[in-house]
Amino acid sequence: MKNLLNTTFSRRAFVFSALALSAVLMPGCANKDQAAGGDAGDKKPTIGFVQTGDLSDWRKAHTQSVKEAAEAAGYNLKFADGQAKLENQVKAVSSFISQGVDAIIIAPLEVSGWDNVLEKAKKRNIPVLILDRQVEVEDDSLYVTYIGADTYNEGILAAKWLVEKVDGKAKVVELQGSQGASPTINRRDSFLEVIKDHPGIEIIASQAADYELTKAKEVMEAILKAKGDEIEVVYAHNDYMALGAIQAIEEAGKKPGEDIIVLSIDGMKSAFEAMVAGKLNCTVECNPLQGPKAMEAIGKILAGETDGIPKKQMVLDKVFDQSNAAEEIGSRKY
Ligand code: GYE
Repeated sequence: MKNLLNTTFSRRAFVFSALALSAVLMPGCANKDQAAGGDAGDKKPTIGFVQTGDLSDWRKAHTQSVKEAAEAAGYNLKFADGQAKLENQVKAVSSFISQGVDAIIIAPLEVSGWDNVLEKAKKRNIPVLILDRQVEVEDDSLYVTYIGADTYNEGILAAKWLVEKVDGKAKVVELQGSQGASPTINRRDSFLEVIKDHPGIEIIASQAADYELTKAKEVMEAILKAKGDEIEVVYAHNDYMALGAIQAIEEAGKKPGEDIIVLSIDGMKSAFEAMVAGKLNCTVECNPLQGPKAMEAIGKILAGETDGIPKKQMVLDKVFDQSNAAEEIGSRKY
């Protein structure tokens, strides 16, 4: 699944744009009736939001951003936490469909497994916005738009930073996020795409640690036992895993940031603290504050003004390292 972002974008985009438009224009009327019937007196549109879980500060900031933006826009937000299980997410979407909400926002744990439930939403004329992570569906008209970070580009930025830092030569351990998630696929593929032109950069171990701190610590402990002296770099698909790896490196008697270069993605405040302490070398930002953009799109969708909504909307991210961490740390919001 190479460069998911680009293939998703180009695939049948033209053919389905007309279908997507009709799928969105119809629900406006249908859902107004449902909302009025379901909750007499409350004219606020109801939006169902299905989140992946609440495991990190990044995810908490993402949830809060959506909740605050929904409130500011005057929507009634129903929240479902998938607790890191795809089946919980699918059930939550089904339940929102049965309740006849006006629109559904999904932050999908994995790219696959969505076709059936999105078909159901389409049949009930409930528009769906995909947020943060992407889906791979047979029919792109099953959702109106995708809004999130450019996670393919983040892997490119991380790899380019590394190539320069190590002069094209390093033995790297990769800590992958949860399997089947679009940022994992994109951050891995894009990193490999850059380093393939630098044969001196070698991935000597690559394992999933599911975007979790404690899991990453355990995985890193095992890799340190097996290949301790060889490891020159850790590339973690998110900051939380980098923080877990840092603990494991320290417990193994080595200095993270010096003996082993550590780079990651997200740009959380705790990553900035680790950079200022010299333990993390670089983080590529992945902005979780996506609520306002999502509600802007929901507003247009509910008003039937879908013409101007692109199929995907992405926020561009910056690279931070020890050279600029201290000046940025005060203004980090997550
Ligand atoms: O990097 C990570 C979270 O989906 C882009 O998910 C997001 C990723 C983010 O668990 O920290």
